[in-house]
Amino acid sequence: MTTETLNVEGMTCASCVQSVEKTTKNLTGVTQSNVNLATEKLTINFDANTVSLQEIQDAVSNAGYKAVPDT
Ligand code: 9UX
Repeated sequence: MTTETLNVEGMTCASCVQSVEKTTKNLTGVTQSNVNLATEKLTINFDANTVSLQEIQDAVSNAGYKAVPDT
């Protein structure tokens, strides 16, 4: 299992948080997804053999936000 942190831009309310968590949790291979609105960070646990970090970023993008790896 892989844990990554992404910086998510564009979230301003609790519903944004729900959208980002839901859209990422719906991806096959994602086991846990948690957003911290204050820090704008998404912590995500996933099986890298099933889903890639890029696919997770794309899903966040499709939901209307921008996710960039927290390096
Ligand atoms: Mo809240 Mo977020 O009213 O896209 S859902 S700002």
